[in-house]
Amino acid sequence: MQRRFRPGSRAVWTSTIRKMTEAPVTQWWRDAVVYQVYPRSFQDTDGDGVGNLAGVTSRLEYLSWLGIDAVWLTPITASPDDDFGYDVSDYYSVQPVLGDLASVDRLIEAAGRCGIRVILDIVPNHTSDRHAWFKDARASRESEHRDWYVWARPSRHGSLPNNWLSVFGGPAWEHDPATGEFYLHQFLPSQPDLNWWNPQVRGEFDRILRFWFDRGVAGFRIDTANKVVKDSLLRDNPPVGPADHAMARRLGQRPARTSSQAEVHEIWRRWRAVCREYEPERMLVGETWLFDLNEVAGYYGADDELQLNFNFPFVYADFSAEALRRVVERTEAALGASRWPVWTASNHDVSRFPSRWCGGDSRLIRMGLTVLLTLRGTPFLYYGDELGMTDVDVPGDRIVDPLSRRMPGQHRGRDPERTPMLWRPGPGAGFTDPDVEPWLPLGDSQVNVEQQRDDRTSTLRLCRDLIALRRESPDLRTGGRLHEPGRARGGLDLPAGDQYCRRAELSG
Ligand code: TEU
Repeated sequence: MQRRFRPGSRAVWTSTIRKMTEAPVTQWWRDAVVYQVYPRSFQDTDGDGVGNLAGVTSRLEYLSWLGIDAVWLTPITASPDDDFGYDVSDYYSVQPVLGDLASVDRLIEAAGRCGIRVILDIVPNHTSDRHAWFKDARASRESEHRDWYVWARPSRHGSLPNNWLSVFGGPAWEHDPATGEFYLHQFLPSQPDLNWWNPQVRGEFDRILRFWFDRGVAGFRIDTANKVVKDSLLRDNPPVGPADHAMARRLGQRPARTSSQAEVHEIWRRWRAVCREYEPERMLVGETWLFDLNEVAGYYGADDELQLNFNFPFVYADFSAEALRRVVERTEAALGASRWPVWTASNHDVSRFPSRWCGGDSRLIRMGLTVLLTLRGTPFLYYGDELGMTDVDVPGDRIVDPLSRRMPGQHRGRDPERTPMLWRPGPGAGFTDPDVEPWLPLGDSQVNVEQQRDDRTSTLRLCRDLIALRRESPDLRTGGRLHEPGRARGGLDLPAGDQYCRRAELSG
């Protein structure tokens, strides 16, 4: 639609453009910049060396200044921490070291006042072996929750039920001597897989979703969303072939029976229906470690499954214009106009992009941020990306990631990208008290928020400017593909910033 510009009508013109090009409020995630927080490493407020929810709340002013629209917190639910929250022992309570339900409520409320939404992480593929359901399941073959997990008899020769391998090394089966059967674990043996063929499991997770949505949670990142349903006949996985992506070849077998089963899409349709019970609709972003972009696209369904799905081919692309152009083009081709891309370069499982892509070179880091924040789609920044924070060498005696121990020599471990946020120079780096040993070692606090915030030429200021530019320029968000006309601005149907947030803006 063409509109003639009349002098003096700039405001009207701008708002018309906004209406034509911005995502409807009900699709706020399309215009959002999402910021991933690893809560253990963001801000410690009680001097135990571990970050917590009160710490995230205390840093909302910063996030508001940076201009982000939503935070995704990696799991905050109760857990023995064998896999730092990805081994859930209670989906309805908060890990005590991080806080309690009241601290979640306070965070959601304070974030809402800043126009920032809170997205949580949900782990439906497995629980902790210390979850009450699993304790009951393994008590006897007749237990009420036995069928909530995947059990199998030993094969005829008394060995493993099939050839499935754990992503974390070794067979995916653990023998349970008390009941004489094996249980499935695609990750650690202390992370038994749930049986999603069981309708009670499906029903329980609907309740879990509503429990958090009712508290004001804006959406969920779904852990390992492609693996939740496994072949009901437990057939073997085939070997990998030369055409498989290097990441898929790592395991030596193609997860044909343990990933992307047709029925997994039923689960996401069901969850989407739960999201649609809320206003605005709640958002689901899938974590699918898939390297076929058509398969990635499949998780959006016909706009009746996940609204967003992470794009690992982009994460693992080489950092060259040619390689990135190829993956962006392939993504656009696979997703088409109706499915919304996600761009991320770092997370808590993969080396930080300032190290992996840029070797710590600040000019390349700036380029990386520019790529990330100027593509059509929803960018996810990992905490510290905005500063150019790099991976930290974690000495052997400080390693805590179970992967390093289970796969020595094969896996570098994930501690280097999970180290504390660097807020200011000096001991504790503003993350914790100066005399406290943080749970993971601090990186070089020469890279820090305090100094970069004051320096107009810093990486942080560039990142903030890019976010602001993106907000101002529909082209940077939509890449020329216009949304339906006449809809309201997405992302800001929350109350406009109050005193608290205005202070944040002024302090910039
Ligand atoms: O990750 C899924 C997954 O496949 C990764 O574990 C990946 O293979 C590995 O990290 C390679 O570096 C999710 C979570 O993001 C991860 O932190 C959890 O450990 C895992 O699920 C199990 O819940």
